Amino acid sequence: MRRKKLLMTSCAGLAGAAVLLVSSCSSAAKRADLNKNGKISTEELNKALVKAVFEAADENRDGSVTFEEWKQVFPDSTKKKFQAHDLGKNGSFTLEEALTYCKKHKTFDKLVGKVDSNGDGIIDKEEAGKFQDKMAATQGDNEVQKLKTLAN
Ligand SMILES: [Ca+2]
Ligand SMILES: [Ca+2]
Ligand SMILES: [Ca+2]
Repeated sequence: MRRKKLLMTSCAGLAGAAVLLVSSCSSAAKRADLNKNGKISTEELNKALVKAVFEAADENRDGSVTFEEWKQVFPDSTKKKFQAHDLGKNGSFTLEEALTYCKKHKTFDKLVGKVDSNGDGIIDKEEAGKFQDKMAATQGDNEVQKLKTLAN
């Protein structure tokens, strides 16, 4: 099945919607909880965001993102930025490469830090809820809806 195209004005917009998704949808939260301890750490949220953006970009679901796919999601981005993600320099990048890139460049650290408002490294329900309220005010329901469709 061909998935709906996800056009975002910015990576942060998409990431914001992903936070919403992880905090509001229990199946997404379960998947984000990688060590299955019932809590989502900032590191786990960070990985979940990279994964959400990666999966949104990998339109043909072959496990790698090409420049063409990248441009569909980030039309304003440059080839240089794409190539920075392509660590193996083979013309596309995998989720592993995306995770390495985002870790190195702290792509979502600021956003995740905002969600973890008490700074204890764990995203609790209250913090997720607070962030959800904040995002609802700035993020269109449309984007959130689109992400939910992708996650299911
Ligand atoms: Ca966990
Ligand atoms: Ca692909
Ligand atoms: Ca916290």
